[in-house]
Amino acid sequence: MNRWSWSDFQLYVITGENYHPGRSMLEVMEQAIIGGADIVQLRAKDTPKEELLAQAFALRELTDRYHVPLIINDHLDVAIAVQADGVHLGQEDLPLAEARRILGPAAIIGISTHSIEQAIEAEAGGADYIGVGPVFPTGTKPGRQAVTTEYVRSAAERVKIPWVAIGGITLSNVDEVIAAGAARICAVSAIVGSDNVADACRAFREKINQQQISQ
Ligand code: TZP
Ligand code: MG
Repeated sequence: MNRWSWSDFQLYVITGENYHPGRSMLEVMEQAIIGGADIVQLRAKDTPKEELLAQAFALRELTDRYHVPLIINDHLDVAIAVQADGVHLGQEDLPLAEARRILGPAAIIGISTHSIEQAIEAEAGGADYIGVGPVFPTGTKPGRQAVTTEYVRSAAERVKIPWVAIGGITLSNVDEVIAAGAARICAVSAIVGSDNVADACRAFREKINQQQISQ
């Protein structure tokens, strides 16, 4: 694993347990990596802990094989157990400082942010990267108001650490997100819910490959 270069990622793919009936999480994520996902996150809000842990071990094995960083959503204990590269935490999860104390300086800690104030706070608190979103309304995070490309623009101007645009991003609207300044894109449904996951990733990559990463 090239841990020193993890932040060069451009296509971040998160698991979405309800978007691929009949296909396993592992086969879907392998296709995502083959298509160009360069960081992945295990996010499975509806999965019992025991099953989540088994999935995390399996995904760790897969991501190790492809030299792709693995981030675990919410569960620090699972991240530690499977030796994931880091965790992703929301505004209502364990505070960043506590997570850092538990995981240590080498862990990647990502924070969801919904405003530039939250972004600045996460940056000052030592987050390794932040999520900026949801840019558009999304069924993957129901009830969360869209931040629009306005926040993407502010992030492009003000955030110094790596940041990734997320939420409702599809091949039809990703150009708008890129035009607002995003160099890294994260998606769930538009990728894991597509018939050809690898091709979906290739199509996203084609659009974002030309973007310069300045953070
Ligand atoms: N955090 C902000 S929006 C979101 C998360 C996890 C959901 C992204 O899923 P989708 O399907 O790409 O809109
Ligand atoms: Mg969370």
